[in-house]
Amino acid sequence: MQQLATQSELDFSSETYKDAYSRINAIVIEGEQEAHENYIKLAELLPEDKEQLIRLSKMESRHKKGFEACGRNLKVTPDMEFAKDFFAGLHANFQTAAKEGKVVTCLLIQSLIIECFAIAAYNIYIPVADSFARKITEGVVKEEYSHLNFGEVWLQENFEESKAELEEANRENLPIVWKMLNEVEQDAETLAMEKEALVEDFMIQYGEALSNIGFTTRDIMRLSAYGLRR
Ligand code: PL3
Ligand code: FE2
Ligand code: FE2
Repeated sequence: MQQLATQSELDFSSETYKDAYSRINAIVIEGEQEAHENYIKLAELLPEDKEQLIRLSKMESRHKKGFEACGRNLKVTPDMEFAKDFFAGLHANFQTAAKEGKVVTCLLIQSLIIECFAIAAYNIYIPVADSFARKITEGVVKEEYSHLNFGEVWLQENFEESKAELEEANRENLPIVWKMLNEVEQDAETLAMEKEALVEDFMIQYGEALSNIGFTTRDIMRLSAYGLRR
């Protein structure tokens, strides 16, 4: 009932909604494109898991197509330039890490940070989405859990030798996520997505992932809030 109340206040065809959607939709499209490219890169770095990673990269292109359809359905043109800027920080850090062969950093950026960010955003979006986008996003989010799982399993299996690099990569990349959330806060609000809920959901996903990998509760508290309060 409460969901219906929130939804009924949203006018998906209003200029206000469409303006905000042009940026959020672009962010998601760009995010899926980055994810697609990142899994191809990871497939090069981890030849043993090549087949599985190529499969993930193909799922990401399907996600991208799905979200492009969501924009078209609302007659919105995604602001891709804005979205490229939005992802510039994580993009640059992934590229640098890949060039240096730092596979642990690449996995942290893509399979932990970006996937947790996506899962949080999609979960918060689903109850307030238009019915077309809701169906698409429900299908997508299920697959994102399997992408997160790939990173968790690999990092758990290689935990001891990855620990130090994970700490460093977390320190360098988590503050970028908080900055990204601040940048999207206003537009997300227009779509009836609360920043507090996004932060909370992200922290839960990311904390659970760190726990599955093998970090202690104490480590998780320290790692998952890094750079949140300055
Ligand atoms: C990985 O498979 C996908 C990466 C996408 C990242 C999305 C981040 C989204 C943050 C913006 C919050 C609004 C979400 C709205 C959902 C349509
Ligand atoms: Fe995806
Ligand atoms: Fe994904």
